[in-house]
Amino acid sequence: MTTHSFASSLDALSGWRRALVSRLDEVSRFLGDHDLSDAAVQGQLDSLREQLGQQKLIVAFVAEFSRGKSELINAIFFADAGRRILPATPGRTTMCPVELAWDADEPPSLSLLPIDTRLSGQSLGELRNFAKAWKTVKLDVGNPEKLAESLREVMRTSWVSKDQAHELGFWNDETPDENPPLDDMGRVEVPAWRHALINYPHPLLKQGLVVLDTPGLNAIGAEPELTLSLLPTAHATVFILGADIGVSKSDLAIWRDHLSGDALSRFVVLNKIDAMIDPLATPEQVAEQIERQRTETARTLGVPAERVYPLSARQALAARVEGKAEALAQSRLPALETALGGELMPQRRTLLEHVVIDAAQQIEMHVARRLNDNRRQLAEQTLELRGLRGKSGAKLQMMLQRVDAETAEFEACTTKLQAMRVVHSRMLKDAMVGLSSDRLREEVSAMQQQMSASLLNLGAKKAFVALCQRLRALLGAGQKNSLEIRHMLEASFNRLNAEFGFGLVLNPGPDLDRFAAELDLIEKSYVQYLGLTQALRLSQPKFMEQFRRMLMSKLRVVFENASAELEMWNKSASAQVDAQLRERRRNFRRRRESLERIQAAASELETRLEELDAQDQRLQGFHGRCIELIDALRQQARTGTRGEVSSTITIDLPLDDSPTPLPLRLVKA
Ligand SMILES: Nc1nc2c(ncn2[C@@H]2O[C@H](COP(=O)(O)OP(=O)(O)OP(=O)(O)O)[C@@H](O)[C@H]2O)c(=O)[nH]1
Ligand SMILES: [Mg+2]
Repeated sequence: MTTHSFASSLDALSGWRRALVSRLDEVSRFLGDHDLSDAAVQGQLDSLREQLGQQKLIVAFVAEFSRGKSELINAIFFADAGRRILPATPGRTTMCPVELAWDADEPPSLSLLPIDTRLSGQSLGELRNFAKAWKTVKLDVGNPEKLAESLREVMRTSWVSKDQAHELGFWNDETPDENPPLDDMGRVEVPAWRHALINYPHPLLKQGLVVLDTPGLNAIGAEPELTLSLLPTAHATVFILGADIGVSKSDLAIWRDHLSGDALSRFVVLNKIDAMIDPLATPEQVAEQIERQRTETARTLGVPAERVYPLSARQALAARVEGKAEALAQSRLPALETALGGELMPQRRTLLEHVVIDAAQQIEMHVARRLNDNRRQLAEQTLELRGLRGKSGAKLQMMLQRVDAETAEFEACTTKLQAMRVVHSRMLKDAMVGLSSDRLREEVSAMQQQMSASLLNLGAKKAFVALCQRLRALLGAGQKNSLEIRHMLEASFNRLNAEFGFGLVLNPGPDLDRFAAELDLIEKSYVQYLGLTQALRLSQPKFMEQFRRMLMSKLRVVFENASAELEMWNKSASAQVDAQLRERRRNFRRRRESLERIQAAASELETRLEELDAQDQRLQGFHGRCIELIDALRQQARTGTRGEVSSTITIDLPLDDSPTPLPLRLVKA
């Protein structure tokens, strides 16, 4: 009943992913059953399955305090509970970042990370998997009252001395205007928790949606990890303003500091339009006023007016709880939901589709190569045996000697292969050193030294930009090295093919440019952060340490992926050589065996020729079936996104309670 467009399009996306995974499993099983796989192909299949399976979709709600973030989340996601689930009250409510997600391996629970973990300098990422650091409360999901009661814990604060507040990062003598007020005893109110995780079995969260509710970002002492790590990874950010207030100075500061980049999907909400209802004005006049506010907001933020969604989260929540469709329409929330669903899902989908189609092509190439090579060898054997028809025993003996001689001649390739392997592994090792986490750590430490050496960290930005420059150079060197490896292998493969009859073909080389692009993105989001005020905060060793760790964990992902890609490509080249070597040896053995059998009984010749023919037929059959399976995978990946000519597409939803297919807009990347 509470089905709405965001939910349905997320459903459609998961259905599509599930279908893809089962197609993928078919391909994988077939390759395994028919000895057509190798380590590299297997690795590729596994990573594809992982990408399809674990895909999270992160939507962050960001705003100055009291704009209605939590209320909006309640209206979009939790109306089914029949009441307000996340606390949303006047004044400061959400004191720490709250992440809503579902992990089926854990019971429904609220996990809270105490604020004093900040003192250890450990990043949230590091503490995430360290259960002992968290206080966990089980949630009674069947009982909305108790659930809401438990979740009120995220509002908890405590009073500490000014010194303690300073230690925790909530007090800074350099920026007195931003410090929180003191009470009569000179104490400061600080949040009790640093981060909260709500594990909740909501249907949308079960499908991989992660919702991030944030406390007002401008508050001094805002968790740096939020702005540096969590927000930049969100697939969409919903920025909320109060329709009654418009864009205040602090709203604008948040927008400028954290959201004005164009990297991700941004949605601007003009909340609380119900507050604009004026008994002395006609509904048309109110609507006009809202429209004016919308245009004004769009202009101030520099976004198109269509990106600004005027709505009332409070009305929407009430309408959903009471099941009033008309009131829900009046709240204007559905427009935002349609936009969220219509834009995000196709984006995620297009991305995954490309990944799947690329992989399908590579697997297809691998299978074709492998089968063709086997068939070529069968054809050679057939030719050889046909030549034996009506030939004498002496001729057979000669053939046997020839096979032995050819085998010996072929085995000479092992020295060459050995030499190639030595050169290859040395070159690869050299290439990997530049992309290693040790190297990365050294570079980051160098940056840190430069930062601490600069007065009050005012050179922080410069040191960071220089670091990114050096890292880009490392990726560039990796790309160059990999090209050199490719040239070396190409030359060796050509020689081996010509001299020893191998059928070695290189795959297109790894592309490290895309990691450089990721690096650019990290640079962009962090540079924003290294402005003057943050630089001042970085002069506190704790924060510097936190910043370093956080940066390190981001960069490590990029470098690890880059080196994994490089390694994978090289592994696949080596695997190909190994597979062909094995196959050739097996082939020599078979040739010898069949000659021996024919020597023992003349009738064997025809039987053996028939066998070879049957074998060839079988291989052809495998190939046909494989192409079918890979095609099915590709088709599945393309379902719904075919016909790129039009920008509107429809998807049949697996939802039984949505009678008509929902139109989803395909967003051009
Ligand atoms: N009139 C009206 N009030 C709203 C609406 N949405 C939220 N509010 C009220 O505004 C107050 C703040 O809402 P919250 O959802 O707590 O705001 P928040 O952005 O999460 O605030 P913090 O958690 O403090 O950062 C609450 O009293 C809400 O009931 C709305 O659409 N209309
Ligand atoms: Mg809140």
